[in-house]
Amino acid sequence: MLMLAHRSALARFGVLGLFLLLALGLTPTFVAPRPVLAAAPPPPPSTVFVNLHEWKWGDISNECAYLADKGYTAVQVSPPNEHIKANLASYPHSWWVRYQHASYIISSRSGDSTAFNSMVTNCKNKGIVIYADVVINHMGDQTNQGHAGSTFNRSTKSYPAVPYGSTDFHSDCVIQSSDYSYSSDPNTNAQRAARVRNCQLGGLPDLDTGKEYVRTKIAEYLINLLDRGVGGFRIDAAKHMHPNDIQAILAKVRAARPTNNFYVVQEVIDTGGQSVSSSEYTFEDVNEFKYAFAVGNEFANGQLKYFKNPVQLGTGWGLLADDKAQVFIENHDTERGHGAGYTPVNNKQSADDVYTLANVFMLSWPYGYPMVMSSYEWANDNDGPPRNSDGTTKSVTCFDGQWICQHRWRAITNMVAFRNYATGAGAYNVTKWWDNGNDQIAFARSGSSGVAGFVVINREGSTINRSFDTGLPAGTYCNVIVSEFVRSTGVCSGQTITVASNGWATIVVPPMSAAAIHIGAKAGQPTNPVGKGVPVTFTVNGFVTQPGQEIYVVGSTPELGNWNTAYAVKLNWVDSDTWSGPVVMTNGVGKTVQFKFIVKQGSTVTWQPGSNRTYTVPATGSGTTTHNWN
Ligand code: AAO
Repeated sequence: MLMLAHRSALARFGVLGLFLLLALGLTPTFVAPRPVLAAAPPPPPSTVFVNLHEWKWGDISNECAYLADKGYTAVQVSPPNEHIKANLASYPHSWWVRYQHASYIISSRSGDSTAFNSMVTNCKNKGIVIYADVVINHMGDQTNQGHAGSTFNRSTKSYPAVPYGSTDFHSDCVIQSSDYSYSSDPNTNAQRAARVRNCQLGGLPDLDTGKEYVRTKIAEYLINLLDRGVGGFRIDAAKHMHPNDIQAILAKVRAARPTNNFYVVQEVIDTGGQSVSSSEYTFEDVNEFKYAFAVGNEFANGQLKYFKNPVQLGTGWGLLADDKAQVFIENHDTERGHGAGYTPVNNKQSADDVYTLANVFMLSWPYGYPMVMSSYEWANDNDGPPRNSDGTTKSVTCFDGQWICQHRWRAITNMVAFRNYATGAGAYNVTKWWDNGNDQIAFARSGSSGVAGFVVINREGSTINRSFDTGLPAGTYCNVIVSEFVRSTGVCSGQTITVASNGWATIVVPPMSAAAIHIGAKAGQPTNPVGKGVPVTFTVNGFVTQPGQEIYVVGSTPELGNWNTAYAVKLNWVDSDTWSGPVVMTNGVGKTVQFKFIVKQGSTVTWQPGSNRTYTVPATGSGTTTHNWN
């Protein structure tokens, strides 16, 4: 089972598409000495993201160094645009104001436009991508003033700061719960699906996304976010828009930014028996709610032995194909009973150890692109984030009794590197399965490069104490569930597990705990996490660009576009003849890479003269390489 969660441009367009792009005028005026077009290697594994729900931009910016160190790929952030003001009498600080909007101005309770940009840039420089939660199905259901001061009127459907007027919305009707249910009569089902898409979700004015003007305004909003450096979108309420409309909007965005390889996941709640099916949206990734229920049910009330067959926990259980599924144990709705309702394992109702074990399983099992949820404490399901006396959101202090920060819980955070290393080693399969016929399981992740990790999960009241055939190379490994591995020194503080030369190890796991070892956390062996990398600043002097010209770097590794100019990395203008910018090297870590600078003007590409430039990327830390154009 191939699991490449962060899809590459190659995966999206295919090899043919790649050639098409080249044929469409991206032919270089100077031919690179070593073009590699046919079989680009897989992208660097970057396999887990976190939802920092309602965090302020400055706090996320600060968190990115930690996330990068742990090997996270990306952060899903709360909707960044102007929401309705949180001054509603009944729920003075409700979180869900973030899902009702006055305009697409980048301004919200999480911070203003400047703070947003600075977060995106700072995180990007550390190798962490920002995914924006985008609410494009509807506007605010209030007559109010928006967070940034824009006025709007829900009853006349007037949102002048976009601007949207009444003709940009579907006519009034409200989705009934019966509309969601599947009907075996095709006509009835089609009518229900149409109501889900064209009527109002909870009374929220429903945009007519079939209309060209509306599609354009939404596309402009998404392009604005991309231009700020955002690398992906979670499309809220995608089920409530026709798949053709979403595709048309994304096509506009891609036409405007053809080389931007952004990620998309769509929220389509389909736990089965729905008039609208998640399988209608597999042109991009989809939040796979069935996974959260299937895995959650086994951890809450079932038996873990049923996970044995990888096909079962996938298409065999009616889930989407692995490469379309974005998976989670809970999300910001299901932790508070909204949306699909409470998932069977959620931080509000489940004991911490069950919650942790379910997440350990998700992070070790090769299916889908996992999201770790990071929450705050609440008493009422409408409660917004921890706040100061003036109503503003409190800065995050993890574990202060208000910000829960599950993404920093040791077992969860350390399993991110487990997944990265397992995937990076080509370990797409589950092997060495063991179970006790009930709720104690163990398995290895292995593939073309051999075994990369071994995990034991004990969801029972008795201790596991036995020998396992881990299949791992001999060595002393850090049990990352209970211990800290310092990758710069290779020191494991805590428990180690010794694998003998035949691959066997004695592993002791207390009740309601786990053990996990992987090739990226061997005692005495410093490492760089796969999926994270070494930022290298590429600088070129001596070329004075004219308006319309931009300088890029392209080279021999995937991070540098594999010599494909369509995937070259754009640098930033510094002064008259100097351009510079960071590239986070992952595949290239510790290797000598070849590259050249190129100038792009529209579809014309001009290559730097002379032979390829080279640079040896350090194994850790960061690097700089500066060159003259000539
Ligand atoms: C607020 C107030 C409302 C008010 C509304 C407008 O709470 O009382 O009517 O303003 O004035 C969030 C909050 C909402 C909030 C909204 C706007 O959760 O409480 O409303 O902001 O401020 C549906 C959608 C799904 C949506 C979910 C909440 O399909 O897209 O409802 N999630 C997203 C966001 C969410 C946000 C919005 C959308 C709106 O993640 O945070 O809402 O932007 C069935 C359907 C589902 C449907 C649910 C709930 O689910 O299948 O599609 O979700 O019903 O209506 C079993 C079934 C499952 C079923 C479930 C519940 O589990 O298996 O299929 O039962 O019946």
